[in-house]
Amino acid sequence: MAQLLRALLGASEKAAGVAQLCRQQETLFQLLIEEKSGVDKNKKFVQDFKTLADVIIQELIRHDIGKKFPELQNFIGGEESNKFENGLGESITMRVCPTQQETAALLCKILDQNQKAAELLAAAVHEEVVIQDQDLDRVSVVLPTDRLGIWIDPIDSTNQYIRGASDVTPSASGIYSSGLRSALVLVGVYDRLTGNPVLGVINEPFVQQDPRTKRWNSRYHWGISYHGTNICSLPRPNPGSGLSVVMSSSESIENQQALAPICGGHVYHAAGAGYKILCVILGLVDAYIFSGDTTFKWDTCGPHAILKALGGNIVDLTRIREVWKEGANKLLPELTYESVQQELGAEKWANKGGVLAFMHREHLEIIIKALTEADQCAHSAS
Ligand code: 2IP
Ligand code: CA
Ligand code: CA
Repeated sequence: MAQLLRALLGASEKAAGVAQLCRQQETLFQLLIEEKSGVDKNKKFVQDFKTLADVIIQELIRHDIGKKFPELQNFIGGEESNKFENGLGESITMRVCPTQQETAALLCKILDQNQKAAELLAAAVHEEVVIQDQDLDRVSVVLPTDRLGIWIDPIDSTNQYIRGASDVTPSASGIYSSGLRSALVLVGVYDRLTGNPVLGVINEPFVQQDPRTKRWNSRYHWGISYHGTNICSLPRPNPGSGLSVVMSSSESIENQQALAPICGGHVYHAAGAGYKILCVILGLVDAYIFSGDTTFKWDTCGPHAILKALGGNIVDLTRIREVWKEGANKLLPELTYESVQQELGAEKWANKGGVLAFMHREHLEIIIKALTEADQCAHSAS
């Protein structure tokens, strides 16, 4: 049982390995920071190595899952496009080939003959990862893989990944406002018929660094919420005595001001949409609110499934405010996920109404009430 879960965890560990490798291996690291330093911008090189790292991770997950579950192959979508143009103007499609040598040869072309980098990456992509996790033996739910779809965000919080800060001090509650900790691999599985998220995997490639070797360790979390079965690798966090919320530093001033009084100082800022939802999942904070339209289906699908497995949820922020204002009922306008039509571009997959992720329903009620009251105040003042 749980073959899909095992396969996704294995792929996420491999993905984390590639993300770590690109930061730890000197040859690859130099490529990663090339763009950042702005040195020789016109140098005929692969257009943007950080995008290539993202694409390699996405394609390795797509390849490994598609091979084990051919019925899913056409329904695996991700943030990145796998088409590249190298320094010679050749258009190349990145894919994982049947053998390591072939993948290395393809990467070598993309990387303008940087053979060392190509070989290192190909070895990581073709590594055999076996998940030893006794908790998985108790998972007996059968998922209908013929009607599922997958969203992948190969690296969420790319900016922090590139900057690579490893010395950020967390808040007293354990939240890292920036740094490598917020760079995550996100994989979400949804039901193509209902649009509901059913399985989520979050991998943290930079959860802990060995002080001696400086090598990073990863850790994963997973959750399944399907047909009344809810199982998760983590326990459901208990509500704390007060309310705490995490948000983007770009969150609107209005929302920040509306929530500050009910949070009594427990308003946190952090990078990475996936990381902020992870903070709710881990119980570091009670809710994540974002009123902008720059999170996407691949940011939320996996974390959403885990939250649901724990009894939480993610709703469309605009819709919940509208629906609850009308007052007829208090249904939850949950985020939903659709089948992949790659050609439509990223905008199509934006969570346009904003998001509100929460663990406990009572917190949702308090937050919506505070936002509504702040709105009314603003209206009567104008
Ligand atoms: C980004 C990333 C950003 C987030 C944005 C996402 O994804 O998670 O950090 O903004 O919404 O789309 P913020 O940090 O302000 O919440 P990516 O890094 O994959 O582009
Ligand atoms: Ca993202
Ligand atoms: Ca990304």
